[in-house]
Amino acid sequence: MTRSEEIFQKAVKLIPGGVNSPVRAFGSIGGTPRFIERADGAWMYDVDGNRYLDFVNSWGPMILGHNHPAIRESVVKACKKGLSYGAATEKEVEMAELITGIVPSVEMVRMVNSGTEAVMSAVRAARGYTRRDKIVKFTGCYHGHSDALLVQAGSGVMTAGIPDSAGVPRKCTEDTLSAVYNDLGSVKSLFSSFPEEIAAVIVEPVAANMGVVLPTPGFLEGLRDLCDQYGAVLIFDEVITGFRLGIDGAQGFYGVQADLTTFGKIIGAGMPVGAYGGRKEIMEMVSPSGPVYQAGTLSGNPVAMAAGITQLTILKEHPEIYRKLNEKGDWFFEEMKSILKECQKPYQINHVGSLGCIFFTDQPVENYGDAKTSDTAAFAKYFNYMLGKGYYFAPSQFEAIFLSDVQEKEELEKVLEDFRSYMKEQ
Ligand code: HOZ
Repeated sequence: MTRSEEIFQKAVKLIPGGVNSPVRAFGSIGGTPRFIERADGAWMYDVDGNRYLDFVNSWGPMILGHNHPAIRESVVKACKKGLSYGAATEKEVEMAELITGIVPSVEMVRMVNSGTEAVMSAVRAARGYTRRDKIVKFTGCYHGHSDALLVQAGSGVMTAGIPDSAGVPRKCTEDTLSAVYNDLGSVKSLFSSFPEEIAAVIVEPVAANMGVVLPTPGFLEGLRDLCDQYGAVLIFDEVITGFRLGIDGAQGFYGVQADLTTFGKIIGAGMPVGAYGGRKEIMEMVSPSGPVYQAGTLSGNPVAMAAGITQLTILKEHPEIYRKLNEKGDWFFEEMKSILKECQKPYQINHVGSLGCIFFTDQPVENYGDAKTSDTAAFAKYFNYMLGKGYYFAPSQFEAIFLSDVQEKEELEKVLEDFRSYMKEQ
């Protein structure tokens, strides 16, 4: 028995499913989750001494690789001054200045502790600002696990095949309307039915929790226009795309501005952090300046701020990182596509910049319905083969591949070789 197996046997008796977040239980791909001992640069090491080239990168934030020396040093320095005060610090102001200076649509920002919290709070701010209740989300998009957003969500619920979570009262979701990703008609029809009731449209500008699904040309622009026409708030959930597609996220990449934006773990360089921000007049609705209540002892935690400020400053001062990362992504995912063609496999590779995924289906994937046509058993077999070769991909068909700045071309070439061998054998 491996050490990971031993730990997992104990874990399932103590923690629901043996894990603290469902996808990492490896439930949909079979086998035992690898218990990680440490990570450095492009690599993760498990408790059995196996080394993996990491394509999860803590679900995005390790854009500069694990255990980055400057980030680590800033954390150690901050720790020496105490771990949490529950009181205001100058570092929070520095962070706010950094974010508002980088993302043009964000005039004011509030730090929180996770993407879930950021989205929950942004929706509340939008509702408070518009004095309306309904929100529109897209089937297959995932915006964390707050009650109102757990409707036909992606990520773990999609992986587990759960349409809606138990424990969410019907009343909490009756103002949540679902539209189809990349289908403006479905959004228009909701606005026609509820022209003065929709507070906000929330969208992942690149959907990355039903696998990776790119916005088709005009989709994000169309959402912007519809929100302007009907006086609704456009919320971009950039928990995954923020500071990843480019320094100014999907908004900069696609040239469409949101009214409110939510950010997640990348802001804390992997520490438990989130943030929401946007137009001043909306953000001024938030307590204590306005009547929309939201609070948190750990919000703006000094250690997390130190880590995040260091990472964001490096990213801001080195724009070449994004150029290289996006070129690497284009090369890597296009190579995967060529290999599939060479091996006469009809599967799909969706990608943008350093984000991508493979779908085991012969039809283009532009929405949740398309994503669901993927053969998850074929994904599981492929996942386990690649894991055996030492590549740690997300253990679910419906998550993304995240590249980092520190994965070397030679390492990725080896991955592509193994990918070719696998596809040839099938
Ligand atoms: N559902 C998360 C990614 N979209 C996974 C979180 C985790 O297991 O760490």
